[in-house]
Amino acid sequence: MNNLKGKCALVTGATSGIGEAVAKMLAQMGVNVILHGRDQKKLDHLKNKLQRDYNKIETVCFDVTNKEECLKNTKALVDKFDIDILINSAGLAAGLDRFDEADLEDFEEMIDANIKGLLYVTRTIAPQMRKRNKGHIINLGSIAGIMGYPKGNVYCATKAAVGMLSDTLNIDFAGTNIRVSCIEPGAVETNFSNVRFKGDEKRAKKVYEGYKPLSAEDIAYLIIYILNVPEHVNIQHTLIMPTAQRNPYILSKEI
Ligand code: 8X3
Repeated sequence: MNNLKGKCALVTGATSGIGEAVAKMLAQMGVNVILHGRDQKKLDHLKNKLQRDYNKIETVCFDVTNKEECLKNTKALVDKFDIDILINSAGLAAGLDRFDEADLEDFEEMIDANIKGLLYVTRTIAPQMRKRNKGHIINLGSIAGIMGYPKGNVYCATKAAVGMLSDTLNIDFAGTNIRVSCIEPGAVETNFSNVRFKGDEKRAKKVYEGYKPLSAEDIAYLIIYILNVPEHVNIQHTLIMPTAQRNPYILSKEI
């Protein structure tokens, strides 16, 4: 069953990790994908790769934390395309430090990208979805938004906000066909920890050692499943963990 063929999806943060994996799978399903990122070269590279085999692929380059740029570019997309699917995967963790020692700039970066950026994009696209009475918004939450862990402080808070925003969007879209789903993964091996630890690859690698973490593709499969279910089904939340990790504290490592 493929209910997605011919639809139009905007994927934010599409040049790496979960965003890239889901963009590829959407393209494979015959979806016209708009790839968003901050690096035009990476976007062009991915576009060329996907376009060879699949559908119409567009790119849009801007930083979701730049309000003006973000609103202008997203508005231009809405003027040009009917967006059926919005995947809000742009976001990051910056730092892992005790609250009283953590960097205020890290706090701001996470709040700007994970909450404000997501709001700017979604707020611009939502009226079109309502007008068309059609659309599916996928927000990338985290186990961190459900269960806090030491030094997670503001990252956990931003992901809790994403979870709650997903709930309240569902409430505000009551009576429409628009669906909102929040994906809450545990440990996924991507560039996530490398970014969190600001390029300290050794430290980042350690996060995923001694057990099998999730892959970006594991999450992309779930997203495709959620998007592809019949229109009367709205999967609002999904907690997806590695089998070895039952929650942030219970992680079975082999070494
Ligand atoms: C990613 C999962 O547990 O590293 O959001 O915060 S975790």
